[in-house]
Amino acid sequence: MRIIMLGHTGVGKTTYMASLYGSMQQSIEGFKLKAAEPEDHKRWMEMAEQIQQGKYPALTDQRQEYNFYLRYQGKNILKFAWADYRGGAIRETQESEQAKALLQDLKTADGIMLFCDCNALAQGDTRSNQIGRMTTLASQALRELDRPMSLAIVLTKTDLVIDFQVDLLQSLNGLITAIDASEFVLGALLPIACGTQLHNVPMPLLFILHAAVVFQATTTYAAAESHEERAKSYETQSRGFGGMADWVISKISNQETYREMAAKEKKQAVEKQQEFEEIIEPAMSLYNYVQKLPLIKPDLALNDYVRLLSEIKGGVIDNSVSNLDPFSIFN
Ligand SMILES: Nc1nc2c(ncn2[C@@H]2O[C@H](COP(=O)(O)OP(=O)(O)OP(=O)(O)O)[C@@H](O)[C@H]2O)c(=O)[nH]1
Ligand SMILES: [Mg+2]
Repeated sequence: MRIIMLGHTGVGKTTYMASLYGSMQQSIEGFKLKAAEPEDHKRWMEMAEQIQQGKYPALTDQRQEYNFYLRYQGKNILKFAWADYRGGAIRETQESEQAKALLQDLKTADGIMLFCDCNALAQGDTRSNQIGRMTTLASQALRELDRPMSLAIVLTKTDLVIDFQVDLLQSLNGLITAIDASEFVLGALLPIACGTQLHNVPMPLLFILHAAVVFQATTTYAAAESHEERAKSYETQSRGFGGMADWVISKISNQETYREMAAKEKKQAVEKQQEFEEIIEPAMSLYNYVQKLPLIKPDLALNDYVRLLSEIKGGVIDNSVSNLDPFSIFN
């Protein structure tokens, strides 16, 4: 599983990654995040602490990739790689080797996060977000897609924006259209803030990962079923005269008997069933969570997105609730 984080320099990608890592050291409805490398853990924790004091990290000078585990109730349930593209990468000309590598990377990713500085957008500054270039890249990647992918448009620095206006989203229209046009992409518009106050920080990652976790749950279930079926079929063949003949022939030719093959399949079915039991709860929980987010749908207009974004900007779906935990929408 690979996630790509893309956005112009200074929009807040590294700040987000660190803030997310820091906040997901505490369980969020059972979910936690763990860096695969202990050095990364230390660095992200230090950075997250600084950000909470209002001290932001230095700009990223090259593309970097990190490995993480998504944990649920104390167990690793998904390993994923997360690439932080240096801000300049999206400005490269289409023909450059870097641009080609980036497009290839986008096409093979399981999830994409496109970062936009929402404060710049609110001030009518679309250039500092390079939204045109990002839209072109994303549209190209989505057009050639042949499998499901989740794509989050992450609106950063919402702490600096008083309210969302249609104008703010106007420049994202091309991107939204490209997402609507692709049958394989699930898109969402997600507002976040990182600094002395954190808003909606787990939201983009949980949105991106939910597809992979749900997919894992369905494939594990299917695998358990097919092992079970094969076990049954071998068992049938191991009975009666046919079973006896099979036993003799297998012993002579030193091959597995149907009974042995049935036992093996049965064991694998039990293993897959146990795996399924571990993944189904987080999968359901993520699935329900994602249904409450501002998902991109063909029948929605910019006005609708403005309303949805305003509702969750402060970290909750219902404005009357003062709880900043995004998972409060579960209740
Ligand atoms: N107010 C506010 N400022 C933010 C927030 N996130 C980031 N910033 C500011 O934006 C600056 C750039 O953030 P970075 O996370 O370094 O940006 P980046 O996208 O990683 O940039 P590159 O590494 O150059 O691609 C920070 O130094 C902060 O000043 C936020 O949520 N709120
Ligand atoms: Mg950076």
